Amino acid sequence: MSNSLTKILTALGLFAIVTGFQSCKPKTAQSAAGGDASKSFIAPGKYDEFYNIVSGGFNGQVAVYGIPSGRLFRIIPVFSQSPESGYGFSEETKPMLNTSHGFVPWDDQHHIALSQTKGEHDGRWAFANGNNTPRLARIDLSTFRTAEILEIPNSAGNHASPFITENSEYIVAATRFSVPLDDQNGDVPINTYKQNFKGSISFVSVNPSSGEMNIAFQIRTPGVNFDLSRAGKGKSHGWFFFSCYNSEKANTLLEVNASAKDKDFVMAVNWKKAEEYLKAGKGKKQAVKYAHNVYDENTHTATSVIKTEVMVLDPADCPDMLYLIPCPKSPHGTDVDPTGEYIVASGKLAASIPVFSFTKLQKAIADKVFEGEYDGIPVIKYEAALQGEVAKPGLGPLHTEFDGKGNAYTSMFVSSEIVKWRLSDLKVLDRVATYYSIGHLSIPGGPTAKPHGKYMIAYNKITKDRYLPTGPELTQSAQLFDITGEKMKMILDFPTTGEPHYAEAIPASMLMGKQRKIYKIEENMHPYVSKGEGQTKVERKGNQVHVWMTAIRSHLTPDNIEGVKVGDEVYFHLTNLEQDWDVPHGLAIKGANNAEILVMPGETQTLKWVADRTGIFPFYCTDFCSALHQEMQGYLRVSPAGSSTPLLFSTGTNKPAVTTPGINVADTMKK
Ligand code: K7E
Ligand code: CUA
Repeated sequence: MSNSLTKILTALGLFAIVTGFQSCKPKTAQSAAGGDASKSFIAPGKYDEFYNIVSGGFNGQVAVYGIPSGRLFRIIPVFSQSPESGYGFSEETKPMLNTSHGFVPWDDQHHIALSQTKGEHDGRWAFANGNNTPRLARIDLSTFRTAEILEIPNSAGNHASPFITENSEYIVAATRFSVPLDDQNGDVPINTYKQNFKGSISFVSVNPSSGEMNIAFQIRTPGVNFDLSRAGKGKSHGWFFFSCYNSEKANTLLEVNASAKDKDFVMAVNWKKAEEYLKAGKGKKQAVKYAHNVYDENTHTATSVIKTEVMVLDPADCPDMLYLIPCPKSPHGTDVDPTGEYIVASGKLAASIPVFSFTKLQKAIADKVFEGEYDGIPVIKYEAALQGEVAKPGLGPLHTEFDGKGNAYTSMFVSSEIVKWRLSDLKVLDRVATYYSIGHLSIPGGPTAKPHGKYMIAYNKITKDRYLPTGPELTQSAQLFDITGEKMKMILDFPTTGEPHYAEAIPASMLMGKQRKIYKIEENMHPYVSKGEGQTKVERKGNQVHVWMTAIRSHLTPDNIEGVKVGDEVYFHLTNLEQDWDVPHGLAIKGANNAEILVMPGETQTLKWVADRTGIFPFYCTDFCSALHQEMQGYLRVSPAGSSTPLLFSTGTNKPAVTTPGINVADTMKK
């Protein structure tokens, strides 16, 4: 750290806190080694109590773990390509990763929101944000696959997202970076931030039957940075609360310049009011460009549509829609308790945790107890909205969850601990060390009106001395706590994939019974489906060769293909004819410069392969599907460009037959 920066930080009283980011860590790792491992043990043949849906951070994916065992069940490809399944590589799934910037095969995934009905989990969808190229994804919880991705215009860094209302009316996407709007010339000096940079909050509606997302409207806001948010619930249903930092509107060295003011804000948004203004015609259409990608389960194919318009509400035309509550020192998490009465805002650099009361907030609004305005938005007097402050909670409060029994649990990044405190009197009841530098924490059902309680999971950024070292980078990890008693008790450490930010867990009983086992072959509407081996064929269209191929234990049809020429693009349209649970077949071919495809029972997926040289190219099934899996293989012959090798395909004969569309040798031989 440079000397001048040290002086500035010391003057600001931040030195201890900022340096603490490196130095503060509980003394003995051993002290937490005890745990009660038997509580996380799931005997062979038994199931976990919860599915835990965990963000993958910079791997762009979402992972599914069991709780309390901490066992990893699945990684769901969402914003990043997955060579394991072919997601983002197969012709059918490439459109999922389309954006207004073209194909974007990676993102940074932070938060999960599970769909809710009447304030409780309903087990239908999980929503996930893409932080970098602003996007929202919907995962179907009956297939654990990404069903939809929606890009967010006028946005950069979709961080305060995807938080959800109590009937899944909306999920939100608020921009972390304010930026010049998409329909303006963004080629402006960066130090004109104050004039040219604007914030946006998108309200994305969720179709109650299909789950389809659409941007219902955006609210244009001052150029602050939005960090996190939560919807009101119960008595505060109809409101949304967003933490914002950089109310200074600094455009450089934010670690100092965005902490100049003593307080930033929590923005309270009355979205029912916003809906009224929309109905009253206060919205203005803005020209934008954003991608909306939907995966169709009948055609097994995604389509990407570029949309060109968004409806915008300007707070200047919509009084009583936005209010600001001052909040100390760079607020991060903004969490709402199960009753909807308390709004807990955690200032990363604050010495206490302010708890606001929704009732007091409403009264302050009615009585106009304002301390002024910020860009025309009324700023409520801090004390008027304040229920009280949790005193001396620890250092670096980030996020708060609730157990439904009147207690709140706040993660402390700098002092590496979780602090349990009581909502009724804001007294600290217990504290427990985490190893180390906890970010989010989650309690199953914690953000709903009815938390399931019992467990709490910490997501830690640093794991020095907890796991076997693996070169320059160590694993990230989660820690499981039993919160049924007065004292929090650590039960288990388990490593995670990617950087886990947030997670939501849901009772296993809500999802187990509704898992899709197969896709019915007769319902397959893929344009290149083969609904039986009799429908397999090979056809040439110019330099494209289309292979209608099937897989069933333990052969591919056709398994001999000739007549492909150098420069041809070969499309393997593989239909998995199996109709049994958990019998995928994969397809890989030598030299493919994309990935394998892994095709579920009854599904069709397409692998593109370019013939770049002459020779024989073996292909095979990649998923160990039967005792004769290793025999599930075939050959493709490539001849020179311009050669006269006829297009042939066959299965089950050593003599390839001349192509007759719709018939192959195996069938001919049966007749
Ligand atoms: Cu605290 Cu991106 Cu939710 Cu991570 S954020 S920790
Ligand atoms: Cu099919 Cu291995």
